Amino acid sequence: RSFRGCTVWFTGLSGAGKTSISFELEAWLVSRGISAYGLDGDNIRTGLNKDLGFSKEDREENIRRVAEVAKLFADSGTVALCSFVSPFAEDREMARKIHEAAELPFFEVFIDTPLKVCEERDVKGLYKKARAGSIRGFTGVDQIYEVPNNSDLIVKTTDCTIQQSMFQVVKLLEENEII
Ligand code: GGZ
Repeated sequence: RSFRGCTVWFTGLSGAGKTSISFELEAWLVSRGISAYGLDGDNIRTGLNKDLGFSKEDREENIRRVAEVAKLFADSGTVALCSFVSPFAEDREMARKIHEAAELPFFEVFIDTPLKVCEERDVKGLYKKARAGSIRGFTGVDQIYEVPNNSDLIVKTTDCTIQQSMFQVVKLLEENEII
């Protein structure tokens, strides 16, 4: 089967598992000869978007630039795997529209991990800092996360391994004849 580029957009709280799942998927795809590349806060906010913070306006601009970059990756025949909190529905919708206008497939995947679980994991200690007030405007603590209502896939990670979650996204790509 021939392969088409696309963008998979992972949204969810900090610590939900977006980057872990997308990097597992990147490795799975690449090992099968399918070009894939993961974009996330770690490789985007340190470079291209290092001028941006976490206000509503800056998050919007973050999403806009990432969506434009992902569109180019998808157009080049790569699976662009974007892992961003993207808490605002209108920003996620903008990302989708940017792809639709270019006639490139776009899939929104909601990594649905409850705040309680993310906070218990607290891999980077950021929730602790947010609760203590040393980080302001932290999603889920003192800024909102608008729960998606039109995702292409919802992945509940609480009782799943990263591999199990990844395979749900593989299935989505197969069903849509991307791979
Ligand atoms: C949310 C924050 C914040 C605030 C720093 N709110 O778990 P992480 O650490 O690695 O992922 C989070 C990341 C969020 O950046 P995004 O570019 O994905 O956000 S958005 O899509 O909303 O633009 C978290 C860390 O950066 N972080 N401050 N205030 N997450």
